[in-house]
Amino acid sequence: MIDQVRRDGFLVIDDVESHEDVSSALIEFGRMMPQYDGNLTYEVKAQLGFDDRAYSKSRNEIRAHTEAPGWNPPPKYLALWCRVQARGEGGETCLADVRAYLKGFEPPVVERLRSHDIAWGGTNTSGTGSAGVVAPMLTTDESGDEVLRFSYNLLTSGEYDPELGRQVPVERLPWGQFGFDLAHQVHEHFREAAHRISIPKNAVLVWDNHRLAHARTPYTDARRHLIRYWLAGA
Ligand SMILES: O=C(O)CCC(=O)C(=O)O
Ligand SMILES: [Fe+2]
Repeated sequence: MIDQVRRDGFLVIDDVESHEDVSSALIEFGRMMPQYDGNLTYEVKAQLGFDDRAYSKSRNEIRAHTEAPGWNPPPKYLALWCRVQARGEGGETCLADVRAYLKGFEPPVVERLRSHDIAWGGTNTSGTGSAGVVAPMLTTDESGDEVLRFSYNLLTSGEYDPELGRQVPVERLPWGQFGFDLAHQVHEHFREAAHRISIPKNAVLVWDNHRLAHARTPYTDARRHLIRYWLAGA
């Protein structure tokens, strides 16, 4: 399975019935990591109070991002296990190889992406999180693994989970006009090229979070329910 993820960037595993089945299906992707709140599982389910935010616990669109860019390293793999698939329109998880897309830019631009430091905030609600990192969008770690960090929201609003339609003066953005324009280009690339996957009930979608960015289309069915895992890599 890991070979398929190395080749395609992602994989859908069907017929996973329990948390124990998830653990054994994902064993080759490394240990499970504590997430923002310190837990190994995170409920991706709409809750009251987040209707006005581009946030995982809302029904709104979430634009392209990699998970936990403020971690060092960010989780190598991400997995979403579907408990309840959305009925009706939307609620697709979208994936695209943004690392390859950015590396295809003109060499001077790629050089900027490899050298310009960005402050990626962390989350430390439980004391197990990360205080954040300062790093370029494209880095190479000691083992030669290339890591992508990306957040449309951070580059266009300065926040990970902003209020919808929030307008921020470009001079207050983490990478000014350049980052704002880049975020829109990546969004456009997603619209044209992303795989759009409505994860079936009891299936697990796994992908390489150092290479692919993910996004989500808006939906209406409040029953939609996914459980997210972070995996450290083998
Ligand atoms: O709802 C989804 O499909 C994905 C939401 C998301 O970005 C995440 O859980 O990390
Ligand atoms: Fe996410």
